[in-house]
Amino acid sequence: MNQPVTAALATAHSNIALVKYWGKRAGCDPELNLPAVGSLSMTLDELRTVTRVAPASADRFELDGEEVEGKPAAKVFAHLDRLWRLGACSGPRPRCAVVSTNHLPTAAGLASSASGFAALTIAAAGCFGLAEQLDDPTRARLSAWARMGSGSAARSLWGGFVRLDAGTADDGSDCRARPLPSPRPWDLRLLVVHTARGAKQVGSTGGMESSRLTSPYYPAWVESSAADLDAAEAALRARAFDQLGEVMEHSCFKMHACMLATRPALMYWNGATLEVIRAVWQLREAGGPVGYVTSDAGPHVKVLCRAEQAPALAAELAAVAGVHEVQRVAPGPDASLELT
Ligand code: 2P0
Repeated sequence: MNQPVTAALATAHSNIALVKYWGKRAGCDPELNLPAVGSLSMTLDELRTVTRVAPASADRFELDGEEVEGKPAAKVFAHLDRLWRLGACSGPRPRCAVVSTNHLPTAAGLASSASGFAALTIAAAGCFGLAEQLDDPTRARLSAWARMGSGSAARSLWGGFVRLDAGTADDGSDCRARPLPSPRPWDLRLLVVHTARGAKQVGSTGGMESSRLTSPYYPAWVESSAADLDAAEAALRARAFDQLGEVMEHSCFKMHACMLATRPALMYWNGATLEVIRAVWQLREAGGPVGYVTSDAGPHVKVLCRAEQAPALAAELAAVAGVHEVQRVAPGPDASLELT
């Protein structure tokens, strides 16, 4: 019954985890890509991926105007196969042209897998007749499917703030993302402080597995993460900025401690990363604009602050040695789908 009906266009915004995901659940189907810990993120306004999936005579993947082949393209086509199967579509999967554009103002160093796999999932579901509009149940279903492409992509179906629970069910049915109450009028910004140019990030997927297998801190990381999630959600609901910032920093540094204790060590920071962290802390202690830091599997620092303090804090951080650029990003909107 599910025939490829039409071309579909999806937009999904990237996200940054305030409470981090690092590690996959052991002993379950790797295809499900189930996280060992839940996570909580802010969707980013400017940073987004727009993807069009349309029936074609052969599979092809174009990213930012360039034809992509090899492993990255194979990953995209494998995800199309997976979606076709998950949608219980009959017959062979139709060949598709996937045309994607990353609107990530600085191409280097910021993960695009979250917005990329979310947009791909939505557009392919539209093309395969598995989604006509993004109502709540459809969004939740597509979030679980996006997770199988990349864990962080599950969070990019919604705007604002999003929580992805790890769940315990073997089939992943309770590993679901959900939107948290909108922060407005409690208006926040995330400053993305670029501390390197063109740096290729070390892949997260392999790093996580390595931490699970070798880091003595990994069990403590997993055990303590649910409390951080609850604390962050409570802080969001109470609009308690400092409480949210405190748990956000704790989650980040706990993840990096777990990474550093991995064999061989996973060290994603550079010197400027530390300088930025220190600058944020010093400003906070000195009564300057208040920010809280987080960082992912790369050297850049993301700083959460109140909207009204964002210009002053961005100016301070732009002056730190080794900083190339500071982007100010607001909470972003829900992902969208258009059948064309
Ligand atoms: C996060 N990261 O919560 C964490 C913090 C990186 C550090 O989600 O293996 O690309 O595809 O599920 O989603 C990056 O991991 O990993 C990530 P896979 P993904 O944002």
